[in-house]
Amino acid sequence: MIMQGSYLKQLDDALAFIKDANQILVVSHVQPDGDAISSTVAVGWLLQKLGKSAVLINEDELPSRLNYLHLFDAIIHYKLAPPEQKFDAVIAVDCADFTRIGEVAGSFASEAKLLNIDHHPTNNAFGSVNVIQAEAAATVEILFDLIERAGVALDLDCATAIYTGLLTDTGGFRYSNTSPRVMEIASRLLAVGVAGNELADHLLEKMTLAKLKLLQMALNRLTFSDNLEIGWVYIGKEDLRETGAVSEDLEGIVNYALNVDGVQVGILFKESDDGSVKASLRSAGKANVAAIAQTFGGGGHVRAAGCRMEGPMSDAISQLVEAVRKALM
Ligand SMILES: [Mn+2]
Repeated sequence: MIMQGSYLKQLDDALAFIKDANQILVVSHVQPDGDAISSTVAVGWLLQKLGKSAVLINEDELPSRLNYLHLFDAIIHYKLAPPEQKFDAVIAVDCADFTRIGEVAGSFASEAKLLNIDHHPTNNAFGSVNVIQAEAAATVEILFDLIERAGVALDLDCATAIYTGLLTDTGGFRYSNTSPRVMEIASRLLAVGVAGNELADHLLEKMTLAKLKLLQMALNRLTFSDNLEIGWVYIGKEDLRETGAVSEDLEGIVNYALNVDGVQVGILFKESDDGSVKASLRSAGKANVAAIAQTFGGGGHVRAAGCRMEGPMSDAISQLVEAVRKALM
């Protein structure tokens, strides 16, 4: 791939940022997904290789299915153990805007310098240094380039993390973001020794009985608009407790609404403990769900986006379904 000069300049600026810092806080977004955690540990790995001290952190509990990742156990769960220290240098990965960092922002010194590395097209360049590459399928794809630019050779630990981020953000190398470049990088990672088949089985196929029960509950509630273009499911705040499922088990449920023939937009509504509702939108291509989510203060990608709404659930559903219906007209 021919890299744009401006992208290479961003990568060099990122490396200069790292060079200038000694101790760096590395954070990703709240309710982290595979790309968020893989990016966190890949940056941690790179910082170690460059002789920097890194503190890895996330606001939320980490998805336990990612516990095979190198440095997974090193990531601090902010809500349980907020660090006393404030950090002057921060690297944020996979965060489309500053609010995605969540409460961890409380650990930033007031004059903290921030390096923002992300692939969301809605990223608003909130860093003092920004590496934003909307063509990248995942933030780990940018980190692959950054590591290569730094001249550091990949090992199996880091290759496994990058592969994990690519696999999860491309839905198993199936979504439209699965570019020739993604497959090229995946090929390089497999050559390093990554167990692609095992990761696919572990991350995409296996599920707990609790997750299956949650899915069963969601499918019972699957609802469609009259013209069958919009499908949605909702999960109430008691449902996770009732089924024994955890929030990472919600991943993928929205696809059941989207995958029905003729459906243009699938939505998963999830009620939080405070009564607010988190909506995850997926588009088959006709609607730009990032634009719809943005009108509710959210954001994301054209085909995958999210927003947080006020409760009660029934109001959130009627408002968002109406907005999607208008966008599809
Ligand atoms: Mn991502």
